[in-house]
Amino acid sequence: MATKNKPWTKKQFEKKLREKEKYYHINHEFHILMNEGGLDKKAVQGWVANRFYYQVAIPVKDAAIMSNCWDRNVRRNWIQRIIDHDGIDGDEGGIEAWLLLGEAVGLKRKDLLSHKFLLPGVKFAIDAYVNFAKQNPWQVAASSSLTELFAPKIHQKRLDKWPELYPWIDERGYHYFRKRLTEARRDVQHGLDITLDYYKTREDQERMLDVLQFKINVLWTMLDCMWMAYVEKKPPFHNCEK
Ligand code: AHQ
Repeated sequence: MATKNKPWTKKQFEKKLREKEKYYHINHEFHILMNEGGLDKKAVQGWVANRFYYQVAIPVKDAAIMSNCWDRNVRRNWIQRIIDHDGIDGDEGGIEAWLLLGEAVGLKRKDLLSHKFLLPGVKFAIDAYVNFAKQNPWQVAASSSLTELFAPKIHQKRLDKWPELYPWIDERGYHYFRKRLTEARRDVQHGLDITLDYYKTREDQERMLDVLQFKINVLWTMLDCMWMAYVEKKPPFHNCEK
C-alpha cells in the first residue's frame, strides 16, 4: 500500500494531533493580551461571563456523547466529566467554581446564570459544539474534546500570571484552573485511547484531524467575538442607533 494511504501508527497519529497545537486558542491575540496583563476589567469580566456558557455546555455535550454510546465501560468513564462540572454531594464541581471566578472578577452570579453578557457569536460557536456531539458517532464527538491535549498549559499560565497581572481578582477565583490541571490530563488519556483505537484507515485518521480543527475553530471563534466586543469595544450593533 502506498505510504500516502497507509494508516499512521498510533505514535504517528498522536504526533499529528499534537501538531495542531499551533492553532490552539492559547495563541489567539486575546489570550496573548490577557496573559500580558493587557485586558481591562470589563474585558476580563466579559471573558469570564462568555466562557460560563461554555462551562455549562460541557456537561450537556458530554451527556449527548453518552446518549449515543452503548458501551457501559466507556460510559462508566465518561460520566466522570459530567460529575466534574455539575458536582456531587461534597464537591460542588466546575460550574460552581466558575461562578466563584465570576464573583472573584466582580460579576454577579445572577448575571452569569442568566447569560446576560453572552455574545451571539460565542453562543453560536458553543451551540455548534453541542450539536456536533449530538449528531455524530460518540467516538467522533469524544475525539473532538482532544483540544484538551493543550489545555493544562493554558490553565497553568493563568495561575502563574494572573495574580501579578490582575491583583484585583480575588484568588478564590483560581480554584477552577487548579482543578482542571489534573482533570484535563485524566480526560485526555481516556479521549486519546478512544481516538487512537477508533480511527483505523488513513482516510479516517485524516478526517479526525478535521474534527480536531473544527473544535479548534470553535475556541478560536469565541475569542474573535470577544476581541471585537472587549478589545475593539465594538460589540454587535455598537454603531446602530439605540
Ligand atoms: O475548562 C475546560 C473544560 O472543562 C473542557 C472540557 C473539554 C471538552 O470536553 O471539550 N475542553 C475543555 C476546555 C476547558 N477550558 C478551556 C480553557 O481555555 O480554559 C480549554 C477547553 C479545551 O481545550 O477544549
